[in-house]
Amino acid sequence: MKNQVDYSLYLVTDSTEAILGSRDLVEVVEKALLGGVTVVQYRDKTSDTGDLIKTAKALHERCRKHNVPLIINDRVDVALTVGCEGVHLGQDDMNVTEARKLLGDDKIIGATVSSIDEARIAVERGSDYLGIGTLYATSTKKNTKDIIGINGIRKILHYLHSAEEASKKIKTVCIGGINALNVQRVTYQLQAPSDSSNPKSIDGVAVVSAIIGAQDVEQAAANLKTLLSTPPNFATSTPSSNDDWTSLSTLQTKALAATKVVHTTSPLSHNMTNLVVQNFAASVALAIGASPIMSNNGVEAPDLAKLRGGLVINMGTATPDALHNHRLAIAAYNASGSPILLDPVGAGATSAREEALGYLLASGYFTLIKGNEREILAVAQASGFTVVAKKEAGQQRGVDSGDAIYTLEQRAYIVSRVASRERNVVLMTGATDVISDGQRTYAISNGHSYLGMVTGSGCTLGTTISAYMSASPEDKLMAAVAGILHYEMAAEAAARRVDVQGPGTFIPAFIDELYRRRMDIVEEKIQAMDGLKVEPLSNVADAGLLKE
Ligand code: 3NM
Repeated sequence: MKNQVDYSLYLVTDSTEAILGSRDLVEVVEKALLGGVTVVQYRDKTSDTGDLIKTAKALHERCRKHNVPLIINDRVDVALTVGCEGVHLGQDDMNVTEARKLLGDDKIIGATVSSIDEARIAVERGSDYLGIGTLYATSTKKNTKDIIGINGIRKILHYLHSAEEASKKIKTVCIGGINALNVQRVTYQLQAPSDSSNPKSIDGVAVVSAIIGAQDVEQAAANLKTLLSTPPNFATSTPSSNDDWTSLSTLQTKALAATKVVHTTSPLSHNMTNLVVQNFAASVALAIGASPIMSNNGVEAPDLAKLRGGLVINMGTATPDALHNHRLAIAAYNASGSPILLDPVGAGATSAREEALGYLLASGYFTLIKGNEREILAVAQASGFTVVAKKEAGQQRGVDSGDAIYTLEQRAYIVSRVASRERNVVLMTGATDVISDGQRTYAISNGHSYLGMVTGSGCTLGTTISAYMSASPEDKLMAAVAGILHYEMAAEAAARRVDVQGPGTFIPAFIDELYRRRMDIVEEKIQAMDGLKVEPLSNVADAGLLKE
């Protein structure tokens, strides 16, 4: 029954030398079936019709044994001859309406789409499922039209969700460059809750080389199947529902406890940061009780990621070489499940930085993204939102923060929307910081204006937060709030000192106070947070600023 097809692991075949090699396709597909693929599409753009039919018959026999539907790419005549379950049609193939006339209602017809328009037409013409792509560049198919990334897929899913009934019901798989390293992240991010209660998500992933090109095909398919049914290591846990996150006394207790955990566990703080702040960041890490390493070499990231510390990726000097190293480190930390904080310094200031941000967001999952107002707006755009009714933001000049553009309510809305889409924590810094995991949002007004006059204060806040998140990974939002409070209350204490005359004398005093605050909390000289300026924002209204 075509309505009961399981699209979760959709295999597309490839008979070329580069992928299949000298192996026999039918035997390879048999292995993939044993590994657990749920649909097989026979795709062969070069063989003669006679050979196509012969192979399709053999494939159909194997697929039937496993109760898996066989779909033929492009060739309706071959599907009819073999009597298999359906066809898959690209944009240059026979159109879906014509194919439906020939195949009848019981057969499955799938269509390749890479835009909202193509999706709309494919639904109107009666497709049963859509193959949405190209997700990532792939050497398997050279003539792909568009690389649309996660955001392109999200836009099409969002359109399908908001269109008429047939669109809501249509099944979807995504395709292009999916493999064991990225499949969990791709599905995790595409299943992000949107603003509605039952958002449309993908029903499966379609892969070619990750299975057909594997040395052990059965094992590769089985591994993908397991990965699809297990949450990724980096998945954020949802806070327990009986936890009153709006209680400031609970928040203080947790924040003080988190400071002690950083002190006792001394987590590794791996900083891939710009030259300007390396020294300061290492000193801050030591003062709060973390163990810093300033390594910009992505090749050593897999070893460092095993130490279960936190990684800070600071886009301050986003050269192509740095980005390549970042990508290696992101893969390593995502695989280990350890937190990564992204600091998209200057995002929005130049088109190169915008591109760099897109590249980084496509490279992996970030536990927390922190930035000033303009940077987080650039993140919202890179995440696929259109910013509407944007006030005159003006061109960003340097990487300093500038004045607030939006009201507190609007900022709360922006961070919570982006966090809920990315399924992470988003922090927008400013005189009042706003932080959210999409469900819980806080405004924090601690800190001191000297912080804004010191180079690297934003970057080193990132260092602090990442150490806190790796020490207390069970609730990343709460860990980040604890880190911010340690940092900003130490800044207040430093600014109060009589020996502090301005931003210059502030710096050494600040490092002293970071250390002093940590020790005072550990020794329980500080047991309550006097001067806490945190406001839980329970009802973040839709400010209508971000459109999907
Ligand atoms: N169709 P791999 S991409 C067959 O974008 C195909 O429509 C695509 O191969 C599309 O899993 C693609 O090896 C190849 O990256 C996908």
